[in-house]
Amino acid sequence: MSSSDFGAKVWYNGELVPWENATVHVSAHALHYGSSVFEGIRAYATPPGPAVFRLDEHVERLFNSAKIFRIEVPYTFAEVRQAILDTIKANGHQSCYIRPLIFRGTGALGVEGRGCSVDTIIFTLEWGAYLGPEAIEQGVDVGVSSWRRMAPDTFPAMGKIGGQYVNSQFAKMEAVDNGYVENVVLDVNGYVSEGSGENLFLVSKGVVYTTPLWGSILQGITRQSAIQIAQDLGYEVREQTISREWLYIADELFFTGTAAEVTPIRSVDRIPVGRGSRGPVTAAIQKRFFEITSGEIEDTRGWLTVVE
Ligand code: PPE
Repeated sequence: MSSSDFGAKVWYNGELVPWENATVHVSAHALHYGSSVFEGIRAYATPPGPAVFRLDEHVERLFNSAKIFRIEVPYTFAEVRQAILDTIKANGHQSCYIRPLIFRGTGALGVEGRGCSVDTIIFTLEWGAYLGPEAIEQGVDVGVSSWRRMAPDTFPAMGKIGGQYVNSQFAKMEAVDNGYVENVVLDVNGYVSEGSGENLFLVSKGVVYTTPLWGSILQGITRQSAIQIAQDLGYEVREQTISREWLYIADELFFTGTAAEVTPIRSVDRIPVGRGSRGPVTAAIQKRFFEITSGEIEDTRGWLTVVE
């Protein structure tokens, strides 16, 4: 990705500043200790203009992450929501990925951090298919990580907190080093949790399964959307603990995430999933997801916010 894919303006503590000026001090607490909360949001090109997918749910999760982490957000929900829309507009995107981030800045060294400034930024970029250009149709090859997800009493999985992504980095680097696009990570009990940056779904005998919220997962907004879409399409959806070996004999597997959207998994640990290509249930859920995000079908649930 070249820097030219980034929007020219960054929303920085209430002002839109040029990309070059959106810098932080080397003593920033978040740089040393991972003390940040963030979101990943997509806006899609639709007939009435760029539209943000599930904006309110993302802003809500951002505030919840901050609450879990005792970060006092210096802006209201409405201000952050508007700032996201303003940043997209200022950068003139038809579609983009949006990254709001709230972090502990300068003030004091030491792990505690609450004596530091709280800084808020939002930037945008044009980000294509997260797991590769062919992934959406062909599916991806994944492994199972030797690194586990955090145990529930070590890090709060429901919070989208910067430092927790060190765990994701270990899983993802290991995947790449082993020739995979992504790794599935097991939880502390050895059951399937999620990918380094995606939730996981399994299809078996026409029923759709996904890891429950107590599986050390991020409460994915795309996950929740996929559950609703699957139910709309008439599939039964069960939030149920998934064992590693069930991945090998499943009919279909797919990832969901804002960046990953709905991406089929075609092999796990080099064992083909089903026929080793995108399965029919995954294809149907994917199709409906993209029909909604592209504005092709009516937005009956109010999932899209058009950038005015
Ligand atoms: N689990 C994790 C660990 C995760 O980071 C994400 C989002 C999800 C599940 C899916 O959540 P949702 O986006 O609400 O459906 N991962 C973000 C990070 C991407 C990145 O590399 O940065 C994303 O998809 O925006």
